[in-house]
Amino acid sequence: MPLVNAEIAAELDKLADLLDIEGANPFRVRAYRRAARVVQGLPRAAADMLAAGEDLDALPGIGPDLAGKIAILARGGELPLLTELERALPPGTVALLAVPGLGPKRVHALHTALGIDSPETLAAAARSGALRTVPGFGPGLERTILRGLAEGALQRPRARLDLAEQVATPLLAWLRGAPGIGQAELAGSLRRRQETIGDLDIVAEAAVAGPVMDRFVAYADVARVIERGPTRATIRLRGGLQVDLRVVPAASFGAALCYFTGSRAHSIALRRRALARGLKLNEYGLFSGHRRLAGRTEAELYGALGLTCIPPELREAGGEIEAAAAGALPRLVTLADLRGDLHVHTDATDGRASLAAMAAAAQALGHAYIAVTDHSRSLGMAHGLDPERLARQIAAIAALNATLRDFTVLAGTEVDILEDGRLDLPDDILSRLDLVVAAIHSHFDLPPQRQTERVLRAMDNRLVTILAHPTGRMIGRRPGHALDMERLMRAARERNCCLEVNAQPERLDLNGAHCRLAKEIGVKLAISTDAHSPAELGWLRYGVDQARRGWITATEVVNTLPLPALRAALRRG
Ligand code: DGT
Ligand code: CA
Ligand code: CA
Repeated sequence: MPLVNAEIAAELDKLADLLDIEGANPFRVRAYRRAARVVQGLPRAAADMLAAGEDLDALPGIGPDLAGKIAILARGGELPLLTELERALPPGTVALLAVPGLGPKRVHALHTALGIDSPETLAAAARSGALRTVPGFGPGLERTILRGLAEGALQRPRARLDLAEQVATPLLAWLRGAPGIGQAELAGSLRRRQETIGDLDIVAEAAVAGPVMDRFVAYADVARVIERGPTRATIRLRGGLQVDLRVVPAASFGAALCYFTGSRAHSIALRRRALARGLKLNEYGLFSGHRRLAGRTEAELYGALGLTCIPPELREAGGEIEAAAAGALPRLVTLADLRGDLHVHTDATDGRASLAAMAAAAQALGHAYIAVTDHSRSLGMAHGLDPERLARQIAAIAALNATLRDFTVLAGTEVDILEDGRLDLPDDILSRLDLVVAAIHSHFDLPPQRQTERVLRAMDNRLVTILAHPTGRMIGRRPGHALDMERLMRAARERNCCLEVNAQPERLDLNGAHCRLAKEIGVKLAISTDAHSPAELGWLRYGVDQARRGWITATEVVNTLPLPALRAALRRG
């Protein structure tokens, strides 16, 4: 059974974690992490590339050794190095990395000093005060660890939406091959496009459930069949994700899809509405006594309740039922509404493709424009641009534009916001750009008021057109920095500065809830990928997901505008 890219990436990350805990050379650790990101960003399955005879060591940052390891994983084989590390380090040590305050170095120290090798031994040591005997572990860290354990840091982690989707897509395709199967769809949080996914839910239609159930549990990636009944089953996949399947007859498909899409709160509100009309709603349909009024499709079901069909992204009991009853649901922004991408990197800084290659890839996606926004000089690690190199890039963009038809590259920057809110580049170079994206990349832990004022000060510069990844959070890795979001959004509106919906699946920043706040306050949004490679330009849809969850329409997103109108909208002065 070949692994999908997300699973290969997870194995490489695990290898990096274990090497890191073991105290291996940091460069070696970083190489595995980088390889994981590269595999994750591949446009096609690594297994397919190998089958087509492509050389994986032609990929950026992948040497022959890494390429060999990826090939083994892609074919479903085992890595001797990983097996060996897993034997040397108790599996519990890796789980400890999920505890706030603990990184590989500290896990290593705890393992060496106190033999801590599991969540249980960690909790015991934290409670007894033994942690403080380990060099570098003070009472503050002890408190952080205890709080993290109390808040359930070691529960099964939720999967990122994109990774869950990569696992779900081939499984659904497999299931659709079952004899006698009709429609089959993903439901649950994935269909609602939540940022993270607890488990996958699939609803399938069949007159006879048996063959569909058989095919489901026979999927080659199944690690364990947790439960199997006549019409429902739960499996755990080898990557750890669990999947619930429910098989229903055609007459109930819409009702079951609606029920298992949730959210729970939305379903409860729907059921209450049905009850108020003397009807009964469940996963088999909408009933008046024993007579089924609706259930075949969701549209039919919502219609029978006097509602227009509610997009899954809105089903969070956030006023969508009232809006649907009044015929006042917003026309949510779609991927097709977007005409370009306003945050893109090239190999002039830390991107992996040239200016021309990124432009060509964006044009192939149907975009009318992209903004090249490479990093500024203070980001030494990213080889950020100083005014001189940026001036050369502006010239290169002008030269490229002269060769392009029906497509425009806008010259921009992702200028770093310094600790005091000044920008990392002077106005005379910024004023030569088509747009200026500003972002925080350091000093994440300032107190809320200082952090907010830092961003406000950056936006005071009329040349700043878009504030990128406003909260700075990284899903599963770093909470957003402390910011007064409402104050920030009001300030952005006053200054006619847009906020970004960063579509990188590990950022999704702004998220749905923040988009909703932006809508209320009336601040304009830009949905951008922050792509560092051509394949990553495809991330735009994850940003659209979050905007839709925030009730955003096309008119509230600047990159739905044609270029001339976009230029006018971005003019600040
Ligand atoms: P997750 O898996 O934590 O990311 O979130 P969901 O929303 O996918 O939750 P899940 O998998 O527990 O259940 C999927 C949907 O099925 C949920 O959104 C609503 C429905 N559902 C499941 N169990 C119940 C229940 O006991 N009552 C109600 N009203 N709905 C349920
Ligand atoms: Ca679920
Ligand atoms: Ca479930």
